[in-house]
Amino acid sequence: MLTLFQFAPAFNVPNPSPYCLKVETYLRMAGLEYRVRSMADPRKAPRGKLPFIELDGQLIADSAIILRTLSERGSDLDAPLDAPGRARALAIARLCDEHLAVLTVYFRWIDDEGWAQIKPAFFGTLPAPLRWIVPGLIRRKLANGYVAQGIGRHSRNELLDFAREDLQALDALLGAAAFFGGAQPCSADASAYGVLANLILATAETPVNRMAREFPRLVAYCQRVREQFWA
Ligand SMILES: N[C@@H](CCC(=O)N[C@@H](CS)C(=O)NCC(=O)O)C(=O)O
Repeated sequence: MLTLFQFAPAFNVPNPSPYCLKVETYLRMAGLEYRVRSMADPRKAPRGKLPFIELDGQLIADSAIILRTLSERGSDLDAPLDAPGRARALAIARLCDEHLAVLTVYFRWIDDEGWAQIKPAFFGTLPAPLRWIVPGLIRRKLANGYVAQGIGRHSRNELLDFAREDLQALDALLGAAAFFGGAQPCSADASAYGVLANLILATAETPVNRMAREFPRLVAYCQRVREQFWA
């Protein structure tokens, strides 16, 4: 049995992490059996981040490596796609995972409006004095990471422009199709739902969440995936 280690649900979505929600959505789309173990502290994960899975006694970290491993073992949602279709799926997944999801998490943890919701939701039950110290330490560590990565060097408006470009691109790539894979979901749908559900369906409010809800096709997409795979 495959075990998925991830954060507990929050903000009215199955997972507040786009990467955890991506993996669990893939498991559901591929019809795989799994069980979930909730973890609060990603430092205990093999690479210090969630999600990771345990499969046949092996720990596998990173959502992209998890999906590749599952594909290699016969659960390949991209199998019906031709080479350009697979390349497109990879490009959409990278756009979601490496850019839009990064902006989504940034606006929750670093922008003040998001932080005012994250802090009580994730740290509210910590005992004092940890409750006063730990949130600021983690936020500072993340802020330093964003400066090193690059997005922490941009103005708020520049970041919002990036987010709008990402959403416009996803809206155009989806077009009138049911899924990014066409009539059936492909691997890109796992990444897309992981981040779009966190923007469109989550109760966490940030400027990027509000912006994402301006795209009716992406809103309908989230509702479709939720009804088909999460009801
Ligand atoms: N590349 C990783 C990213 C996973 C990731 O960034 N997870 C975040 C939660 S959204 C995390 O565990 N962060 C903990 C930390 O950075 O200390 C993947 O695709 O799985």
